[in-house]
Amino acid sequence: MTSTMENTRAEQSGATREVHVAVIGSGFAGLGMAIQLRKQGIEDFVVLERGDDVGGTWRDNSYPGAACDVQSNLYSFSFAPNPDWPRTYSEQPEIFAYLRGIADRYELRDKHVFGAEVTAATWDDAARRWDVETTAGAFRAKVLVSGAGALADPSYPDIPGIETFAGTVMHTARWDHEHDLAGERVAVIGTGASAIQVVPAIQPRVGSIAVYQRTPPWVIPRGDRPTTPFERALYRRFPAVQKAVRGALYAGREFLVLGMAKNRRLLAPVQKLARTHLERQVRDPQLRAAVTPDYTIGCKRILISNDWYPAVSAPNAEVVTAGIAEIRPHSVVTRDGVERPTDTLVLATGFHVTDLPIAHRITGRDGRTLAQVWDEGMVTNRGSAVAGFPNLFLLVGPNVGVGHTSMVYMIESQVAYVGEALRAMAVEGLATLETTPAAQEAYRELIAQRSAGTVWLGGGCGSWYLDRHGHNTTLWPDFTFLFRRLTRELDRENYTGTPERETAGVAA
Ligand code: N01
Repeated sequence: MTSTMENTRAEQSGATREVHVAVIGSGFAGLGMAIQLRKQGIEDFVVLERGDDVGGTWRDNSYPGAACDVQSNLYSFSFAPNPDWPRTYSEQPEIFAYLRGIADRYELRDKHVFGAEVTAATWDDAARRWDVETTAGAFRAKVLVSGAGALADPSYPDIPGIETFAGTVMHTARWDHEHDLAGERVAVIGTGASAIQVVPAIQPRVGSIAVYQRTPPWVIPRGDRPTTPFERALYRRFPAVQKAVRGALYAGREFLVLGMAKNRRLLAPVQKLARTHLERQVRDPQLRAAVTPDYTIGCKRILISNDWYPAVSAPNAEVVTAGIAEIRPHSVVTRDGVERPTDTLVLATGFHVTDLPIAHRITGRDGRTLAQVWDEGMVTNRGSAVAGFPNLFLLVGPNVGVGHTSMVYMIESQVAYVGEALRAMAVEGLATLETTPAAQEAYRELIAQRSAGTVWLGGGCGSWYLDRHGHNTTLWPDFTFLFRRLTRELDRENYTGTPERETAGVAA
C-alpha cells in the first residue's frame, strides 16, 4: 500500500527521491540485502522492483512443474529456517510464498517501490551519488546495490522465422497461465533445468509434444518426498536439528566440488548413477542414444528428475535432434526437412547470463556502461565491486554462480561483504569506496587459475557458464566455504576511499 502511494507520489511530483542505499530487485539477493541493512541500523533505503511483488526469479518462473533442485532446508536463508516445508525439494509456489513471508516478517514491503524498472543508473562524480531512473520515478542514492541476478531476463532464440509463428509462444520464465495446452501440438525448445521440469508437467495433457534438443543433459534421480508431520514438529520444537540437517546437506553437496573443480575422475560414480538412471528409464535403443550425453557429467548443470525420461518416452512425445532450420506460422521445420505442425512454442531457452541486461544500464565514472567495460569479459573484485563504479555493489554477479549447491549461501556471503563495506564507509566517514583495477586483475587471475582444469572448461561441452571468449565468468570455481572466507571481511586494502570532508571541499 505504502509503496503504491510512494510510486504515485514520485510519478506525480516528478521529484527525485534521495536515499542512502538503493537496492535493485527483490529476489533472495535484494531481500537479503534489505535485511542486512536493517540489521546494521540503515533505514534510509529503497528496494526498486520492476515486478508487482517480491520474489524475483521465483515470482517469474511459475511454469508448470517449476521447482528447486536444491533441498529447501539448504535453499533458504540460514537465519530464517522454515520448519514447514511440505516437501524436501520445494516447488515454486512454496518458495515464492517463503519469500513473500520473509518480506512480511521483516516488514520490508514498505521499503519497496514496485513497478520500478531501473532504466538507467549513472554515477555523478561531482555529487558522489548514483542517479537512478526508473519507470516509477527518479532516485538519487549514495550507494547502489544490484540484486538483479543472472536468471532475470529470458533469452529468446534467434531462429529464422520465429517472429512469423501464428500460435502461442511462451518462455518458461514468462508463462501464460491463461493459455490452455490441452490437446495441443506443443514444441518445447531446450533441454535444460527448466525444460526437464515443464515437459513432464504438461506432457500428460497435451495432444503431442516435440522436444527440440540441441544437447542432452545428464540427469540423476530426484530424492524428493513429502516431509512428515513428525519432521516438521521436530524442526519446530528443536531448530538445532533442522540446522544440523542443513549442515549435512551443505557438506554433502560440497563433495561434488572435488570432482568438478579438483579431479574430474571423481565424477565417474556420479556419471555412472546418471547412466544407470537413463538405462533403467529408457528402453528404446534409439531414444537412449539420442538422450545420452557425450560430455563429462557436471560440465553443464547436473539435472535431477524422476519423470523426465518417462515423459519423453511417452507415446505422444518425441525427442527431435535434427536441429531447427526454421519456424513457419503453423509449424517447426528441422534440418532434415521434416515439418511438424505446431500450435504452441514453449521456449525453455534460458537467460541472459554472460551478457547481463542490467550491465547496459549502469554507467560509471568515465561515462562507460558496465557492459562496455566488460566487453572483453566480466571482471570484478570478489564478484561484488568494479573499478570505475564507486559505491556500486553487485549481488549474484560474475563468478558467484554455483551449480552444485544453494545460491542462497553465496548470496548471504555477498550480502555480509557489502554490509562490511557500508560499515567501513560509515566508520571512516567515506563519501566513496571503490575497488582498484589491480585488485580486479588479481581476482580475475585467481578465477582463471582455479577454473583451469575444472569440468566446466575441460568437460567437453559448451554452456552458459562460459562467455563468448570461452572464459568462466559465471561460476565460483571452488568450495563455497572458500568464497565465504574471502568475503567475510572487507579487503579494505583493495579499495580506495574518498572522505566526506574532501567531497565537501570539492563541492565548495
Ligand atoms: O536454461 P539453460 P534453463 N536452439 O540455459 C537450449 C536455473 N534453474 O532455463 O544446451 C535450440 O540451462 C539449450 O541448448 P544447449 C539453473 O541455474 C534452476 O533450463 O545450449 N536450443 C538448453 O538445452 C539453470 O542452469 C532450477 O545446446 C536452444 C536450453 O535451451 C538455469 O536456471 C530450475 C537454443 C537452455 O537451458 C537456466 O536453466 C530451472 C536454440 N537457439 C532453472 N537456445 C532449479 O531447480 C538455447 N537452447 C533451482
